[in-house]
Amino acid sequence: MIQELIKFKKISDSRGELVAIEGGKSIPFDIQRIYYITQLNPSLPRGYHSHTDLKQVMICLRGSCKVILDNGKTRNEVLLNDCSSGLFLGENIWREMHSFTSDCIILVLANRFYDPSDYIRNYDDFLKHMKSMSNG
Ligand code: T46
Repeated sequence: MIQELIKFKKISDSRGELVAIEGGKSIPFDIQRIYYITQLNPSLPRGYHSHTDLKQVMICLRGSCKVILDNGKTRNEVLLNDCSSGLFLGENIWREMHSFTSDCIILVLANRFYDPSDYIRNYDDFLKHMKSMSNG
């Protein structure tokens, strides 16, 4: 299995539920960037890339979606439907996000600023990259 779900503590009382996330504590890196994805189109998947130097945690705040994780050898699919769990996405994992419910909101915490040069957006290039890493 190449996925790692991080469980956050839910603080519940009669007013509702609160989840606190602290960089370097509840997630394994300091947070440098936060982005969120809304207004998702259930029939249009996203992702289809990997990163060479980026760690992220993806949290589905509302609704649900599925995420395929691929390390070049194994593919796993994870259902994200719980806002008190975060999916850890380390380096060199190809990801595909799909089957969004129309109310889906995804929050992502990242350890680096946005850098388009860190993306591998072609699957054959990703496999070549993984092969060169295992040879070197
Ligand atoms: C990832 C998955 C989970 C920015 O300008 N700044 C940013 O911080 C990000 C993340 C994106 N962008 C721009 C780049 C594109 O023009 O926003 C546009 C959409 O990005 P992208 O097509 O990469 O979106 P997704 O949903 O396919 O992927 C995103 C992240 O880019 C990626 O790092 O792991 O969410």
